[in-house]
Amino acid sequence: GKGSMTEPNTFYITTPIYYPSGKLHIGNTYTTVLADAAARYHRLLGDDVYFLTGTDEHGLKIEQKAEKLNMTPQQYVDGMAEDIQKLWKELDISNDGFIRTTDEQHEKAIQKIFQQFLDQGDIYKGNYEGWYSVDDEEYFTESQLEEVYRDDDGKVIGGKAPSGHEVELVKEESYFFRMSKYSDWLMNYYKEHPDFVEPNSRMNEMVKNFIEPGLEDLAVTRTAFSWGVPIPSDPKHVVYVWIDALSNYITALGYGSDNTELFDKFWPANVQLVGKEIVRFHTIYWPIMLHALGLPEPKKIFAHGWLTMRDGKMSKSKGNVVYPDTLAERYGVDAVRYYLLRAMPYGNDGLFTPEDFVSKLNYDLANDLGNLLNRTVAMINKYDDGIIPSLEIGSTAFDADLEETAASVIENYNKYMGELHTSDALAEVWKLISRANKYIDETTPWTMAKDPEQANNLSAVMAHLAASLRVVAILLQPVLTNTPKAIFEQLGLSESNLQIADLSFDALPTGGRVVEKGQPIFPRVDVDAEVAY
Ligand code: ME8
Repeated sequence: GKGSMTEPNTFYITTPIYYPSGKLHIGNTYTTVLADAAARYHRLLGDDVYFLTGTDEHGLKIEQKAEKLNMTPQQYVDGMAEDIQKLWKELDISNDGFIRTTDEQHEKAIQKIFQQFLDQGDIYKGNYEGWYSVDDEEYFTESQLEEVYRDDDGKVIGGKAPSGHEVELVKEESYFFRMSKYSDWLMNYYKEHPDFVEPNSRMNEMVKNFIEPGLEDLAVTRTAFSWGVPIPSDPKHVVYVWIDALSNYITALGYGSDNTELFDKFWPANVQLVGKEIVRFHTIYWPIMLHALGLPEPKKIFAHGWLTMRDGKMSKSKGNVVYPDTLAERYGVDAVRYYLLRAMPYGNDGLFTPEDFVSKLNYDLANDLGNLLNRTVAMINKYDDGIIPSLEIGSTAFDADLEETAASVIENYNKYMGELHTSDALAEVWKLISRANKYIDETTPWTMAKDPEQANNLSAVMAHLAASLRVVAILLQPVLTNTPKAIFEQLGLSESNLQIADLSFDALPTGGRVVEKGQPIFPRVDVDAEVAY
């Protein structure tokens, strides 16, 4: 962010705006939960955060979907946008803004942006001929198609996009954005900003596949449908998906309107999250558009892999999906958030299986974490009348190693969360949880309890366990929205001191009273029964 000594850093993070062409699944949810965890983490650091998500509501796919349902496109997207916002509430998504590309402010700004490009000579009128996939909302040249169909004379009459979706031949008048003009500028920008795209390998792919072969001008309007933002000077054309969609990240902050306060404060974005299939749009067209507008580029485009099913990428159009609300209703919001942020490895795809979901729930949450809390609360009741003792009251030979583990976990966690590598950050937290469980086995409190001379040392063991759980609860806050509170409540700790920045193991407040009977925070589930469900 652009902080000074007195003002907090700003942190602006975005997700793609999702097509409301079907119910959102746990793939879309992954991106949103990841952004949410980053936003919550930065708020805990004291940053001034703006977290944006939203919906991409124009285009042929939506127009067709609404028609099928006998609705106007507007009626259709209104219903979907409402459902999606409800879903994010259910999953405790803490977004500050929700942009819809049908918002009046957005549409007006798009018309202004388009006109500016036209006036500057960045956009020209021409004719488009090529293959179009409605499902991908994307154009392809014949050589880009995965498969082509031919008639008896060998003429190509159709085919499949790399995604597997059908394409159709499109011949129409179209406006084009002169991307070619900015090719050298973009190469140079990449060179000077080697961290612009993460993972870095994606940037090399862009250079090799799209920039070096020669950047093609991009068709940016359509006349074959009307559900979109019309061009003021030529209204039979509507702005085709990418200028409309990408601009959301700035129009949502008021760019192109009378009130640019948020834009002035938060642009350029710190991190823009995208799935790997839309890296091209965000690392080639988006920086070029911004440059043409005279605006700074986002600091980082962060591309993540796909959540896959056994038959490939989970996607709305394929229908091989798992719904987040189904999982959340059955297993709780924290189980879903934990699974997504733990199971997706950085830089790769992650396979969803019901077995894996249930076993992460059982092993990590119910066993490792749940049992540590249960045992700790029960023992503090038994050995210290329910009052959290001081860490200094005694000692054992195992304290130092536990304390060192906590210190290194805190440090590594902060590094990983700062990089959005949540799976690694969570693995760190679980190192402390495992270490604390092992500490119980090493110190054997039940044996110490038989020796009155060990009374103070036993109390110190109780304090060390409470201190470990306190650190765990604080670190889990960006990811889990209910569990940290439950841990604090069971330990009788006040929630007022949950900042991450100045966290230390020995800041445990003493004298608090734990609850008399701790409830399990994550009930174990029966794997066979659940997988069948
Ligand atoms: O592409 N695994 O919208 P969309 C992980 N409107 N993430 C996934 C996923 C999966 N299986 N499936 C979807 C669009 N996603 C455009 C974006 S932005 C200016 C316009 C996530 O509804 C991932 O973030 O198809 C992906 O990029 C996004 O949802 C695509 O959502």
